[in-house]
Amino acid sequence: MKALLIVDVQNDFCPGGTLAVPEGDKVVPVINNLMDSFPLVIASKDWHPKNTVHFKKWPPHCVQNTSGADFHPKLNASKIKKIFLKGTRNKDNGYSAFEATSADLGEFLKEEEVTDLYIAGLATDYCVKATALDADKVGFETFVVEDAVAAVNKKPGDGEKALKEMAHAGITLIRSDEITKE
Ligand code: VGL
Repeated sequence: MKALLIVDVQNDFCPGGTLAVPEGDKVVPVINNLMDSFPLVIASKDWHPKNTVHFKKWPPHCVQNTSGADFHPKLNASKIKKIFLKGTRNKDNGYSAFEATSADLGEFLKEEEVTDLYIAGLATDYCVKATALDADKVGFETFVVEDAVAAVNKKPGDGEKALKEMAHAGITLIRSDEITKE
C-alpha cells in the first residue's frame, strides 16, 4: 500500500512567510493533483514553541497556533487523514517527520500497512531530506516527488545537492506525472 506524506506546506514556508522558500507555493497545485492517486494522504507540520533553540538557527517560523503555522490556504487539507506535529519542544529541531511528537509516524504507517512512502512538500534541503532519509532507514520504499518539492537554497545549489544525496541513499526521485492511480 502506498501513501503520500506532505511535509510542512505551511504559510511561513511560502512567499510572504517568515522563512519563505522561494516559490514554495508552486508545490501546492501539484500536491493537490497528486492526492487523488493515493489511498492514504498524511501531512507533517512544523509546530514550534516560541522559545525553541531552533530559532537560534532560523528566523521564528511556524509558531504553534499562529497563522504562519497553518497550511497554505490553497492546499486541499480535507484529504489529509492525519497530521504529525514536529519540533514541538524547546530543544527539538524536528526536521524529520519521523521525529513528530503528536503521534509516531513510523508506527502509524506500519499499522496502515504502508510499504511505499511518497514525499512532497517543503523544504527539499531540510525537512523533506531528513524525512526521506529516515523513511529509507526505517525500511519504507521511499520516493520523493521532484516537482512537488522546493528548496530553501541558503547556498545556491543546496536543493540539487539534497536530491543527489537522497538518490545516493537509494531513494527514488520521481515526477508527479509518472505516478499512476492504483
Ligand atoms: C525547515 C528550515 C527550518 C523545513 C524547517 O521545513 O524544511 N527548514 N525549519
